[in-house]
Amino acid sequence: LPPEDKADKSELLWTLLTQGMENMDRDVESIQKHIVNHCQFTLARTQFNLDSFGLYQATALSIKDHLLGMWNVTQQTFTNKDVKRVYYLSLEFLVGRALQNAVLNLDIEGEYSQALMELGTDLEKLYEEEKDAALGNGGLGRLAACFMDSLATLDYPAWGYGIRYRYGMFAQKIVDGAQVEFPDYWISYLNVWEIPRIDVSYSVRFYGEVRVVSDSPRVVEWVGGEVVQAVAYDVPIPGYGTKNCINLRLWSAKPAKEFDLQSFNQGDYLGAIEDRHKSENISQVLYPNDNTYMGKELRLKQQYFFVRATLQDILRRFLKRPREWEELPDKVAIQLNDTHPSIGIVELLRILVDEHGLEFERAWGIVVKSFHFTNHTVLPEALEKWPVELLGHLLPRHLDLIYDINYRFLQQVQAWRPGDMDVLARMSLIDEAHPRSIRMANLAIIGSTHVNGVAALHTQLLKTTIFKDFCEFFGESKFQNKTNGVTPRRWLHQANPGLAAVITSWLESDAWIANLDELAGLRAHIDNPELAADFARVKRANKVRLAELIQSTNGIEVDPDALFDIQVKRIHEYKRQLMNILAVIVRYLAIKEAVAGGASKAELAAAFVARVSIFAGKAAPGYHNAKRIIRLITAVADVVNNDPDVGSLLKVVFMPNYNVSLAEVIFPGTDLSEQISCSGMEASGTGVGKATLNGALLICTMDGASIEIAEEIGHDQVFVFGALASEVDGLRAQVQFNTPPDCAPLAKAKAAIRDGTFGNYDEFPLLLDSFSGRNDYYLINTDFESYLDAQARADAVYRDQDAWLRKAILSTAGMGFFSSDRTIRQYAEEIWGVKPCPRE
Ligand code: GPQ
Repeated sequence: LPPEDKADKSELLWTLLTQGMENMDRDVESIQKHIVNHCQFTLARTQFNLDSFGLYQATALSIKDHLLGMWNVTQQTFTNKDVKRVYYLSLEFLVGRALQNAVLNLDIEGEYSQALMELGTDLEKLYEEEKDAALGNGGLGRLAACFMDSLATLDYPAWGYGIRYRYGMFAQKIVDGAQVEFPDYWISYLNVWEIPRIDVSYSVRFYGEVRVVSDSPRVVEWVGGEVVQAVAYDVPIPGYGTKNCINLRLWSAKPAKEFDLQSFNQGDYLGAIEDRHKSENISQVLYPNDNTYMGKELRLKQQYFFVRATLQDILRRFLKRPREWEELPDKVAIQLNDTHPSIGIVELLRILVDEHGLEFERAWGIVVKSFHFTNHTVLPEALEKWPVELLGHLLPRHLDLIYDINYRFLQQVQAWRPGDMDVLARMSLIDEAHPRSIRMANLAIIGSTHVNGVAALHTQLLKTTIFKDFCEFFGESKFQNKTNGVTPRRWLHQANPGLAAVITSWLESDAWIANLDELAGLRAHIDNPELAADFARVKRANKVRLAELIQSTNGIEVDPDALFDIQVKRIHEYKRQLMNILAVIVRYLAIKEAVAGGASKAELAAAFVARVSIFAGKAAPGYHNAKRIIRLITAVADVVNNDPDVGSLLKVVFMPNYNVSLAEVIFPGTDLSEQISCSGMEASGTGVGKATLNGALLICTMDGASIEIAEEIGHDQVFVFGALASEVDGLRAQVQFNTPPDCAPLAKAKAAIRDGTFGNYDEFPLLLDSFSGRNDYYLINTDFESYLDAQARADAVYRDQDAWLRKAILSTAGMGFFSSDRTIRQYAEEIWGVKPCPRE
């Protein structure tokens, strides 16, 4: 702390605070006292009303105390060293549970386990008491959470910023075979992990008007409208093998501090209170859309609320020391996780120009140097475009500034390509089509120093398709690739302790947990049958665990020796769960045909590898076709699972409410992982990394990160099929103008759906129409036979368990590159220019 802050503290207080909670005792007895203290004094529970949930809370609170000790010193170190910080701005953080993660990262599981055992409870049971923090939709939000783990582990001076949604990702139930959404009121009880910072609060304005204060120099102010308050809630994020602990700051909306005295004076006391509380709506709910843009005003409010609070916080920290504004990019790197926080670019410009009087060009230069932007999709329906009228009404000053930015930018474009009106129209921040709208991706590109895609193919597609003009204008060096990764702490060390132990014993070290490249060491033992036996044993145990979960949630009995074929992710037409279930139908019909033809049990077993087809994932509530796909999967499951002809040769399971905790059980139990998106459409995919890390084999198209994974683990390990991204446009044109007939197996599967084999549901004809003939935008028919062929190859290898295990081991062994540690290091070195800052 700067010396003056010491002035108001006694010597004793100063000393005690400085020592802090840093060296909390880690012995079993101290841990027990600490937990019991929290039971009694934080939770006010006695021996008469202490249940498992209370014990979980007390245990988590005691772990949090450890974290806060580390957290305080970490933050003080960053401040004292005055290092450049990176700020990761994301509307989503799909963190999942925190207790086990923290216990493992602190390397204190043994002590806690024993402490709790002596108190008569089981640490593992307490893990299950925790509700997932589901502040995200899918891959994009989970990536942010993996990044936080890596940033902490690698000692980077980083902050995450997000929104503390009261309702996270909805809970999914399957009622009569269909998805039904329920609110996820996850903070209904005390959220033990967060620290409310009532003192860290900023005001945020909406609506109102822009007033000219003086004409030359031109000074304007934004006044009136509504004001709400953003209050900080901090969540400590521990790293693995480090005493650093970083911060995730989430904003919650509260009524503004200032009372509207007028309405109070008019005597409408209750009305005025009611109005004030409407402001809390802003942080109520996470929008449940993945890969689609929904032009809702409240969503834009969330985005602005978020960046307004965050930027005030960042600048307050920056201005703690006397600085020139030009130093901002030397001290601050702001990473935009997709365009969701991109209005922050305009907000920083507004702050510098309107609040601090900087000249426009000077301010713009500082802004661009401070921001960097990650794109996560090339799907046109996902690109954010805010109607001019909506944005101008909510943020009038920002619309002015967007016009100013655009005017200056288009002058440069004009100078670059004189007379080319098309390029001008394409690159403009304004889409002139009705209704006129602001293209947030264009804003994010011109307002950032670096733009990156999330896998090699995706970045290539950005540069040659949707961002081509910008790439030519700015030069290639602005556009980088940062292939996604996953954190090995959660997705192997925590989720699969069995495999983690096997790996550690064969490598004779657990260094892989912090340096995933070490996994390559497994290759040295590839010919050793004992390693294969270890892999087989662990996989089987994980499949038994998964089978038990399926039994308890779905009431379906599955055979752990069957091939577990798994597709878990958001339901989306481009991800092609539909193609998967159609292939399941083909398999079912083939079994039925064989039985009808009089095949014996032995003949059936020789002809078909026993399989369990497992699906899980949520559909956006308004995405009808995605919901129809769920309906079809559950209908097929009902028929197949109850058909005595089929027995254990084929089971179909739709596991409800896919979330991080469920994923932690599913990936370790996966044999075959389905990554079957239409090529060019899955930006990266991150589930693919989690499955492969856990020794699953991959059946995939050449799309997203699968391409690089196949490269790293060896193409021999992977069952590849389908059209290449480079062929998709041509094939689509063919489907449009010279529509080929359905291939025979697809025609059969469709006929079975149509003739009511799986029930007569209104949805099915609509679903069939949506991809039939010329409508087959996702090329299901085109890829179908090659998909079936890849499935047959997978079956053949599964019959040869030695061959299968060899591929499984080589899959895990080749995953070093896909650690989010590698990704984060690349961001730090190639984009942010931040260096590790371990605690003093
Ligand atoms: N992704 Cl645009 C999401 O999860 N949500 C989104 O709204 C958008 C992208 C995913 C993307 O589909 C995956 O391919 C990526 O692996 C993931 O982001 C992380 O980059």
